[in-house]
Amino acid sequence: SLQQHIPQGLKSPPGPRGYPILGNVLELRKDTHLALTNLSQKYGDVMEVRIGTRPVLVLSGLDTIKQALVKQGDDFMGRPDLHSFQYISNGQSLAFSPDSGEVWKARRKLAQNALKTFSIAPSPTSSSTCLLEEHVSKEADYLVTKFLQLMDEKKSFDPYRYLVVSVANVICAMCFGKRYDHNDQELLNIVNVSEQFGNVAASGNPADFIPVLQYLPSRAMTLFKDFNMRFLHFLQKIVKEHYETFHESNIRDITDSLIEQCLDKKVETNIATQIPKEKIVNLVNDLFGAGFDTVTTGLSWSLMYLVTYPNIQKKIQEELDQTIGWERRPRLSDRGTLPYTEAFILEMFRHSSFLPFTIPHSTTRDTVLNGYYIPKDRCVFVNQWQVNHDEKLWKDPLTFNPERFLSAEGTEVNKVAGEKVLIFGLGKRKCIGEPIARWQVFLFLSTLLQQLEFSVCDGKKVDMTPLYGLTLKHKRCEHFQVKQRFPTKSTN
Ligand code: HEM
Ligand code: HJJ
Repeated sequence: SLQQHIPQGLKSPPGPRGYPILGNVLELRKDTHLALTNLSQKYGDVMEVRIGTRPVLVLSGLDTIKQALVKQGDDFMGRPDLHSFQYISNGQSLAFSPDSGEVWKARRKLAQNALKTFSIAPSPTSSSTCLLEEHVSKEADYLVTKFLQLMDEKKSFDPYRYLVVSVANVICAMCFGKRYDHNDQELLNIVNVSEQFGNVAASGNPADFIPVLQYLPSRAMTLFKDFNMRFLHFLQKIVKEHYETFHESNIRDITDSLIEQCLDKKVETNIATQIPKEKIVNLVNDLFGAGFDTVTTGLSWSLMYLVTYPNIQKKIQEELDQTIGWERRPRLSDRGTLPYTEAFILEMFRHSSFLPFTIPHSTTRDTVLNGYYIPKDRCVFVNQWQVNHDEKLWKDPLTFNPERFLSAEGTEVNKVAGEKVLIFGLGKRKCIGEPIARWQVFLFLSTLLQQLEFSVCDGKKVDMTPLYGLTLKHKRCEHFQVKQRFPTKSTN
């Protein structure tokens, strides 16, 4: 057989027998996260499947994933060189390109610093806590007005279409100092079709593992290439405008700050001088792409749960009424004082697991995990959905119950439980937008729920069936309604 030499005393990870040539691709084609969760119950936390003839290591179980991504972080921090990833940002994406060396490390650091400066760092010029708070407050207020106006005009609406523009506006404000109208066709043509990206970039896309499929015509692939071209074109125009109006005495936003890093500094140690210019500025592609799609998906799932469980919505609103009241809007500094709201957000992350896998990893050298031998350059899927639904970690994992994250008295978030939720990845490749994402979801939701009660039209139900992709989406629902909430006298 093609079996490589395995060091003595070690074995290859177990896994299902597949068909010749196809491997396990047929069983993994749909709802890959569920299929791999089922297989992991039989084969364990470290298992090997084959997609076509290519072996893929699949990791499950929180402890095993921590062992790989944190304790053996250097071994598992690579990215596989997948066919579809070369079309993302001209193959220069921070998140999807195969690079995991010094250039990736320096770019990640640059992106992290720029992101922090223009989001959660204390704002030197404004009355709000930070720029992120300013941007989200403004967009959330706008959404409240918009939703009420839509109720007046149409009696019901699809919230996703508006959420996505508001969330895109927050990341646009930080990256480009720019805000778009909710009817801007150019922006809508990109943010409204992110499934064209997510359907192909999802873990387990057969064309990434079975080369012959790359030569067959594919509608999904055509849409994906086209999406990436439009995406790049849209952002390159904005970056060009920034170069033309750039002044080093006034760094307006993340793009300016990245341009500044591109300018050759005399200092020898400037790491940025070792990175090609284009590779610095196109960091905004990843920030913008990740920034609009993930947070929108999280907020949209939140609204789906809120209308499905009206009692949970009421509890959040009672907490908001008691803690914040009506005299003012929620602020980021309120986050520690709203445990039920926080527990709802954690349960939404856990139950939906809308990022079922991390981006695929690959091993950077031969290694050993839980006693199994794993060769260099092995593609690795990390099953976050499995961790969030593991019966060993969660009681009744399929039940939606925010209270699982509260202390016995219900007055505090149970931090230990919260840390078991896996949705931002772990270790060297962990999401760099995590704080921004968590703060954003909190402030959007608390602002919307302070003022609005969400429901669906009489006789209608939302369809909660997840649709597989890079992010799990749901069917759009046009039957959302809102009612304005009014201050009520306290009854105590
Ligand atoms: C990577 C989750 C929001 C920027 C990731 C990864 C996950 C993730 C699972 C891959 C980790 C891995 O491969 O091991 C999320 C979730 C979000 C969110 C659930 C929202 C709820 C954001 C935001 C930004 C962002 C708002 C930026 C503004 C990035 C970047 C990477 C990344 C740049 C690539 C890191 C690398 O490959 O080194 N995120 N993310 N994310 N995320 Fe996020
Ligand atoms: C995108 C959605 C995109 C890029 C990158 C360049 C950085 C979703 C997960 C983690 C977040 C990691 C990053 C994603 C950025 C998207 C995403 C989209 C265009 C992009 C696992 O991903 O609709 O368009 O261009």
